This record gives sequence, C-alpha cells and structure tokens, in this order.
Amino acid sequence: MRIHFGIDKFMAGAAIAALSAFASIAHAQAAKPNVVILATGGTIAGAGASAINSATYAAAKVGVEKLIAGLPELANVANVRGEQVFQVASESLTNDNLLTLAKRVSALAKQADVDGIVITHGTDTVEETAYFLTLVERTNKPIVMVASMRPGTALSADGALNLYDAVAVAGSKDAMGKGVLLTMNDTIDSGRDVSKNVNIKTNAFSSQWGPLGMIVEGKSYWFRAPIKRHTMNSEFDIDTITSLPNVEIAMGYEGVAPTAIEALGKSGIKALVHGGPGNGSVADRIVPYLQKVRADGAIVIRSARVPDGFVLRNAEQPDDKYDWVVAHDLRPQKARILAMVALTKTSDTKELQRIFWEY
Ligand code: DAS
Repeated sequence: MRIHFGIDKFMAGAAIAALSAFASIAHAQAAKPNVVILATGGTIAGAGASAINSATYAAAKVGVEKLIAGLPELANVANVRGEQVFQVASESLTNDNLLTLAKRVSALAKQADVDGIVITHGTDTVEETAYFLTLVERTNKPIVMVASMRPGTALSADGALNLYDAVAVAGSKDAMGKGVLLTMNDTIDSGRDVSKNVNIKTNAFSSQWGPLGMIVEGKSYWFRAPIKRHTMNSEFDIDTITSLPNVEIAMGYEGVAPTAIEALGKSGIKALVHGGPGNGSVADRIVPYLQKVRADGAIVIRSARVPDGFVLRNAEQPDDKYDWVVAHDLRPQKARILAMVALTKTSDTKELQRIFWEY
C-alpha cells in the first residue's frame, strides 16, 4: 500500500510539475508576440560554394523553415511561423508577384493571432516592394522587410542578425503605425525612403531623410516617425486592387536618343517615368517625344537619376504647360511604384501631383 501510495504520490508530483511547466511555457508563449515570416527568396535565402563567397553565390535556395530552424534565438522574441510565398531573386519579381504578396500580407494582418509580419526578400528591389506595401496595406500592425547582402554560408554573414532584428521589431508595439519598415545592419528605415546605395557592402541601405531608429540586441530605439501618408492613412487598399497598370522608366543622359521613349510610348503604357540628370532635366531633343507620350494619353512623370534632393516643379521644365507630373523626392523606381498605385484610382494630372506630394 505504502509503495503504491508512494508511486501515486510520485506520479502526482510529476503530473503537477509537468502541468506547471506546461503552464509556464504556455504563459511564456502567450506573453510573446506572434510573428509570421513570409519568405520570397533573395540572398538571405542564398548559398555559396564556400565561406569566402560573400558575393558569388546563388540567391533563393534556402526555404523559410530552414531559415527559422537555423535561428533558434527567434523563439526568445516571438512565436514564429513561416510561409514560402516565392523563392526568387528579387530582380525577377513581377507586378503579379507584388499583388500576390500584398494580398497575403493583408489577409494575415486581419488575423487576431498575428501581431506582426516579416518579409524576407532580395536586396535588389526590396525598396520597391517596401514602398508598394506601405501604400496599400491598411493595417497598423508592423510589417518589416528584411534582406541580407551576404548568403548565410559566407564569413560574417549578415542575414541571421538582420532576421532576428526584423522579428524583434515586428513583435514590438513601438513599431506599430510607422509604415512598412526595413531592418538591415542594425538600422530601421522607412520602406518609403530607403534605397540600396551600395551593391556589395553590408551597409548598403540608407534613406536620404535618415533612418527611423536602430535595433540593438533585440530592442528597438526610435528617433523619427514618417510624415508622408502610409498604411492606415493611405487612400489605397490592396483589397480593392486586382491589377497594376503598365508604367515604365526611360533614363536621361548625354547623347540620349528618343528610341526608348518612342517604343515605350507605342507599347500601351499608362505612364512613363523619365529619370533625368540633375533636377530631372530633359534634353531639348527629347521634350517633343515626351510631349507626344502625353498627347497620346499616357502620364509623363519627371523624376531624377540623382539619388538625393527632390525634383522642383516648373524649374527645369514648364511642367504646368506640358501637363507633366513631378516625382518630388522619389527616385525613378519608386516613382513608378507610386504611379502604378495612383493610376488604379485616377489619371487626372492634378490629382496625381497631389498624390506625389502626399505619399
Ligand atoms: N539578386 C539579389 C536579390 O535577390 C540578391 C540579394 O542581394 O538579395 O535581390
């Protein structure tokens, strides 16, 4: 009897210990935010032949489950699960890919059991996806883009810490309402302002108006907030967008021929972004070709190939007279994103110019 009682007592004790352990795990998990990682490919999912291959490697090789399994520290900051949306190098993403990703983000953001979303992405066009999502995602929940300049197989790879930082920011209430963000190299940038400015180094990304904050050992420190319209304050909503109009870019440079502009003008585009030198300058011989693009019904948007500053309306060109739109501080690739989104609502040039001032 005593032995039996003893065993019962032991089993009861073990059961209580197990239950309290389970309860504390459940409590700990309940205390941690739920973050979903949407993986699209890029170098952060890349693999090289050897550890010295920091720039020679294949992008988009490692699946999201392996990325998560390779970073057990993520469990310290959030309850994480992953979805593989695409597995591509970002230079190959299409408008349809953008719509698919944005619609998945929107659906997840509506779920009560999702506190934040991280998107792993290639570095080449992450600035475009980040801006697109900041324009069309109607949520205050953190949406954090993350990439890496080196594959995980390389010496001093940057992807693991970038991903850890992104999950920490996505689970932070402080990150709510700040638009789509990019965490790279300990820095938190606005998805609207950030661009890739170096094609190999780990400090490749920056914003001409400065970062929003920093992330150190899983804690975010904020110093600015965006003032341009975004997410909940946007007039655009991915749930109402089914396709994106065709908008292309033509660059301006010494000796430029009208060939590209003529061909694009005949291709059925809804808008042409001109990336001119200086303050968005247009060569005299090119002006008539842009005027024809406008006369044929497409919108002409004057942007600049110069990375910083902003294009001044009616300065280098009589924009009022030509009925052109200026891209403000947006580089050509970002001006194209805003033009596509804006054209889902209007083709009125005064309305379009308002949108370029506000977003
Ligand atoms: N080709 C690049 C891309 O997928 C690799 C990278 O830097 O992520 O954007």
